[in-house]
Amino acid sequence: MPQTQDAEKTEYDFVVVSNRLPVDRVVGSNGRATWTRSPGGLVTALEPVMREADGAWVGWAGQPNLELPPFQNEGIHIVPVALNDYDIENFYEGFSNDTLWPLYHDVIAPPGYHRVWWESYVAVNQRFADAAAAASAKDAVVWVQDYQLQLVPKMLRQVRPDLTIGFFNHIPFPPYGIYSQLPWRAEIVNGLLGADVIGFQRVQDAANFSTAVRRLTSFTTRNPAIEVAVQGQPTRRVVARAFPISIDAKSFEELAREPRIQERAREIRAGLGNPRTVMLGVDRLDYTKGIGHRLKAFGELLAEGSVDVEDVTLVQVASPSRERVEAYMHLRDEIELTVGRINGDFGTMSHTAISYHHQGYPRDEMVALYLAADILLVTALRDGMNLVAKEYVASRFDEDGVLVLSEFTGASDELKRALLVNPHDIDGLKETILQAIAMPRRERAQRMRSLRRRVLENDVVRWSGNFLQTLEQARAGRYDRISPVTLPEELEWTIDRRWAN
Ligand code: GDG
Repeated sequence: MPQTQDAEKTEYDFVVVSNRLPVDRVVGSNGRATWTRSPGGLVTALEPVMREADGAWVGWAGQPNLELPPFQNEGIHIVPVALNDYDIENFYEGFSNDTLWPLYHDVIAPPGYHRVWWESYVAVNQRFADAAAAASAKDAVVWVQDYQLQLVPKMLRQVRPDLTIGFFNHIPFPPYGIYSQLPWRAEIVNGLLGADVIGFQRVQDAANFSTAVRRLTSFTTRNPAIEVAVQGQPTRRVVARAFPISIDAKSFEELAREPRIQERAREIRAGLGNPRTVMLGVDRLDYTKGIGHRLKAFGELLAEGSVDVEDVTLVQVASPSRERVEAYMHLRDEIELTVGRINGDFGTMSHTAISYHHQGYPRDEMVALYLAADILLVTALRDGMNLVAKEYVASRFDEDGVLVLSEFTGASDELKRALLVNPHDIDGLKETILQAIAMPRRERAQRMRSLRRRVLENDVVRWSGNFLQTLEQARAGRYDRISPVTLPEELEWTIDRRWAN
């Protein structure tokens, strides 16, 4: 892995700031540390831009107390920000994952509001802002990512008014009735308004944000722009708009076309006893993903005899996540108890109802699973986008497979030809599963073709391109070129009525 100390250059024209760096530190048996690239979609999307602009990435290396100088990894300049045990407990596990995460996902779990967590969030955001300011050349473009760093845009602008600042929120932005619970609701909105462009996954998220701005500030909003007028400063225009994120679709299709992956898919099916229908769920083990609702529906179908364990198997990959946060420990216990019960009640000597895996797998294995699955079940109760749905579609070059997709995911705005479900409606979910199992080949192909067109056209490179182009236009003051957020009339009416007073 080429990695060198990056002694000469310290300031860059394009800087990405995210909580986690796109690299993982691996310590070998000889005690030597090396870095491997983590395979996320964001890295793929930004890699070409990074290379062209000779950009830098500011973030945390994922381990406590690592004070590291900037270095280079496979052509990307890496600027590490250190977090100690206290920061991890209060900023990361506390405010980010136990306050903002549940609050922004419609309070599916109760958020904790603790002043020490907030103080740590402010301090760590300041540290990221300082590191980003130091890494940015004059007039640079800085793109801040996600809910852990919502104060960074304002903090950066205060010290570096020359910068063009973008922010993208990967998770939903909640309706004001929920958002208003946050004791620091005004500080966060003002933190975000330090950016020139604020991107959201869905049109509804951008609308929710504009409502919060109207309720908490005196600024006027004129879709998609917000006029930020502060006494003694020139009025700034901030754009808040939807930019639905996507995946590197081609690379999923290319992997799926490899004979070894197809062979592995056949092996997986054989290992399950070659059931007629394989259903698949792939999620981080998170309470937003609706894994329990999925299990409940499947369990009831088995109990009623609507499906037979010899015919239908559910493979559930639940990759480990946030294991030190209490809500996640409870969730794991709950899910594993349910899986055990269903398997105990309905399994036969030759067939297990649910093949459950609390593990992460390499990308190759994920694509083999996508190919092996007749049905993908995405039953999230709230999800910014849900990339798994898009990965399944991109992998199905054979134009087969049925996507069952929760209407509470950002992906459902685009993937209209999926079987859309309300996961809270267990009877509806059961009916949809039966419909997916019985769907004729012709209809499966028609639906999958249309889904694939959408995902292959709107890939992650187009997403980052759109965002960065909007940022350029904002920098040049060309607001006339930025298309507004469009809401269906009926939705606009509901939002205005609900939050009018
Ligand atoms: C957040 C938002 C938004 C999962 N297990 C394994 C594995 N994964 C990969 C999937 C997918 C990614 O992780 C998960 O992305 P999702 O979009 O489904 O969900 P979040 O992690 O919650 O992501 C979400 C996203 O940010 C992007 O903006 O869509 O709404 O919550 O790529 O494939 N990958 C491998 N092994 C695993 O075991 N290799």
